[in-house]
Order: sequence, then C-alpha cells, then structure tokens
Amino acid sequence: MSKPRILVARSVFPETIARLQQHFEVESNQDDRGWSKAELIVRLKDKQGAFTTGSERIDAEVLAACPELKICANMAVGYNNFDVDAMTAHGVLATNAPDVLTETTADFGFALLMATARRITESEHFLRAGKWEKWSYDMFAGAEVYGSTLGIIGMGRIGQGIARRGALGFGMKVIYHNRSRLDAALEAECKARYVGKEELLKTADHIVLVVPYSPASHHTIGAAELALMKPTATLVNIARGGIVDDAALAAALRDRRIAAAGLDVFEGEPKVHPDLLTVPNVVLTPHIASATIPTRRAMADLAADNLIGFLVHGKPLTPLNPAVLGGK
Ligand code: 8YV
Repeated sequence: MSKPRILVARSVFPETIARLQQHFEVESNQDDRGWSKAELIVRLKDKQGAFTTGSERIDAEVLAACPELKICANMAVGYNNFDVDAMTAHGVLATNAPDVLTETTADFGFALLMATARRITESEHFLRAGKWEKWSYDMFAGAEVYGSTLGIIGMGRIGQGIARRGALGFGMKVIYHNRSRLDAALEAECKARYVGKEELLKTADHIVLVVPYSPASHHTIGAAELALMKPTATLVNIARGGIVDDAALAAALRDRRIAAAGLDVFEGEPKVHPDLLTVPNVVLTPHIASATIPTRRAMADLAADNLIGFLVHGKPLTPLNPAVLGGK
C-alpha cells in the first residue's frame, strides 16, 4: 500500500522530517521559502496531510483546490491561520499544539514584562551606543514589579502560568479578565481575582495580553482602552498581532500616555508598524515566546503525532474540530 502524501509547509527539525518519512511521502520546504497562496495550493493539491505553522492560511479557497486533504496539523497552539468552519465543511481535520509550550511561553511573557518595566533593552542600547558616562540617581528608572498589580487579559493555560509567576514569585496582586471566569479552585491556585475589563485597565500596573485572536478579539486594546490605563502602566502582548491596535499604541507610547510596552507579536508581522520602531519605550521581539529548542521540538513532535495518529491510526491527539472524525 502506498504511503499517504504530506506537505511540510515550513522548515522544521530534520529529525521531524525523518520521522514523518517513516510514515508518509513527504514534500517539505526545508529551504523555508515564503510561498504565496497559489504556490501553497500547487504543492498541497495532491496531499492528504499538511504540517503547518501559524503562517499558512488554510481557508475555503485553499480547501476547494485541495480535495484530497484530510488534516492540517499546526505546530502552534494558536490557530487563527485556520478557517476551522471551512475545514469542518470540507471534512478536513484541524489540530493544534497545546500544553507543550505553556510554561516556556509564560516564562517569556514574564521576561518581556520585566524587560519592559525595568527598561532593559532601552538602557542596553544606550550603553552600546557609548552614551554611559556617569551614574545618576534616576537613570533608566523603571516601574516597580514586585508587589505591584498584574492584570492578565486571557486566562487560559498560558495566562494562568503568568499569574502563578506573578503571585508566587513576585508578590503581585493578580487580577484577570477572560470570556469566562475560572472555577474557584483554579482562581485560588493562581491567586487571581476576576474583574471587568475596564477595572483591569484602570487598576493594573502591568497588563499582559494572552487572548487568542478572533474577529471578536480584534483590537482588544485600542485608543479607548489605552486611555483608561495608568500613565505609569506597561502593556505586554504575547498573544497575536491584531489584538492590539499597533498605530494607537505607538501614539500612546510617543505621547507617554502609558509608560512602556513589550511586544512579541504585531499586526501584519513580520512587518512592524514604523512608528513602533521609532519610540524608545517599547521592547520588540520577533514572535519568539515559545522559542526554546526543547519546546519547539515538543511542538513539532505533537504536530507530527497528530499527522501520524490520524492518517495512520485514525486517532489524532489534539483535534480542534472532532466532528470531522469518522467523516471523510
Ligand atoms: C509559534 C505561537 O511559534 O503557538 C503559537 O500559537 O504563536 C508560537 O508558539 C508560531 O505560531 C509559529 O507556529
């Protein structure tokens, strides 16, 4: 019996490719060329499976052009690159890579919060530019972290990880806002108190965004929300580009309506809003919150496990639209 055909849409660990080759005929993009949608379709149209990352949009047009496709396995917990309804309608299974990146990503959220509040990159640029001539009492004075109020918008697994770090490690008062309230036991474990969005914006010293992207969460933070924040507050976005209105944020940072921001994700990334590149009070990183080798390996393994689990054994590990199972 011939092996199922799959496409690996981006460069991944050679070991992942080797493992997939044991089960599938694999076409892979190990040169990591950026494919247009038309180029993606050309390669995907005779495949039964796709190993995707957050960068490949799988929508009705792609699905209509790829009738043999049965599964797209994302090497990411976020899956806003998938039109899941269209995938379900076409009988294509969607899987993501949850859990394996939770603690690594929470670590990074906290690192970005610290770097932002304590002005680490801004002061390093100053030092590297040879501008450090003398110590002064208020040089790069930042915002207090220990004992301050941490506001988390989006209290899924990663948000809970950040809450634990803040409460247990940094003595922070943790407040959160989420579509639904956590159960009392989980709230107690995270030492987090549920509040409305407006109260969170008005009272938090540091706000971390960990909400998944959807049309409903588009511009969760825009000019109106920034105006409610304390002028001393910091904002961290490790969620997705589009959760923050980047133009409005750049204006707020320039006018010092908030103190600082730390951003790992951007609207239209890898492009970054030009105004964000010119304001000093922002820490910018290129979507690396889950980037440690062990975590990226675990994410790649889980995406591969989903492909093998479904196409070989009929049992995916982390299906997003399980209604498809038993269908096509
Ligand atoms: C990925 C992420 O690295 O998992 C996610 O949702 O944002 C990152 O961990 C990125 O999406 C590339 O797949």
